Amino acid sequence: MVVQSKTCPCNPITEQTFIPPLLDLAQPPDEARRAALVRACEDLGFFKVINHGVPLHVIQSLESHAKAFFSHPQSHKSQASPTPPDPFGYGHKSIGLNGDVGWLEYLLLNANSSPDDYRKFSPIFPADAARHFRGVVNEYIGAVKKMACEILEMLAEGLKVEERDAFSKLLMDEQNDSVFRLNHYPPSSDGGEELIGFGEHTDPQIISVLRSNDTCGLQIFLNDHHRWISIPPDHNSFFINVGDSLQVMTNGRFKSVRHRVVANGAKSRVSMIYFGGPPLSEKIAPLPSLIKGDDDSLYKEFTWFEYKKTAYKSRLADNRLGLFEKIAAS
Ligand code: GA4
Repeated sequence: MVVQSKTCPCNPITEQTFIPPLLDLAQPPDEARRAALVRACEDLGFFKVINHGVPLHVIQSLESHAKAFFSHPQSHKSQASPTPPDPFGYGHKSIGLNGDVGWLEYLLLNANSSPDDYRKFSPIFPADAARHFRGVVNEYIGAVKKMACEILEMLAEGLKVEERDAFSKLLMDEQNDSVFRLNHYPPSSDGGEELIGFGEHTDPQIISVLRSNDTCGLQIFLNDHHRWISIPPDHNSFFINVGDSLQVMTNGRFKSVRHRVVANGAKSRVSMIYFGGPPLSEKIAPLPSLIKGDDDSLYKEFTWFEYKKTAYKSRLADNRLGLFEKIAAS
């Protein structure tokens, strides 16, 4: 892997950033491009997508709705807090149910929502506005899901998996368990101080598609170099994370990327992330063509329901997949 370095536009003196592998969706996916994409998932579990085909007006509309939502009084937003065990709704500083905190507020939404799911936003939106907001979110999810499936199909082809839709069919399944997240990292009052916006973690799902405004903060952990590295922001592009489930389906060949967000104080950051997840009943296991025999799987058998249940009981930084790894025979 070639790590090119350049200075970060937000913090030119202290930060080193690197240019992530690039997927240009306007280019026809030939053998070499598919191989480069597979390599990015093996080396990093992370890459950037340009010429993605997601209409600009859809992105802009969602960004302005997100900003409008977060600009409401705290007391109104807090009325849309989740009712556990359901994780969906508005959250402020606290992440998950096990004591993790970050410098952010967010909206966590079911990617396959019903109009009823948006009723909790009535202190913020009157009925018509909630319907409109749901429409904007759904249009955005539809567009990024299409892109995610196109990428997953390129990856299946690159891995020479016979079934081109081996990964994408899980997102396309009616029962898919995908989630959507809008994050707002406010500027910190103490300019210059670096706060943890969203602590280090890997995403449990198959694939995550992230878009943010032009604000620094996203960092990924480079295993080979044992260090965090900043990703220069690009509001015209998307960033893709390999999730834990895709790592398992490729028998550890792809790496789910450890990442975090630091809030650098100066500017507010708004990000929108689609987490493509399989149906709850889906068995998450290496694709047969990626292992020699069943015994060669690096992982114990589990369903997405079982993995998700464990994930939601864990702390953000935990190595969740570790619990499902087979102990190597000595
Ligand atoms: C990380 C990826 C997604 O943002 C998320 C997160 C979820 C949450 O915020 O409630 C989790 C986290 C994420 C992994 C471990 C558990 C669950 C917080 C947490 C401590 C929505 C997801 O699916 O898993």
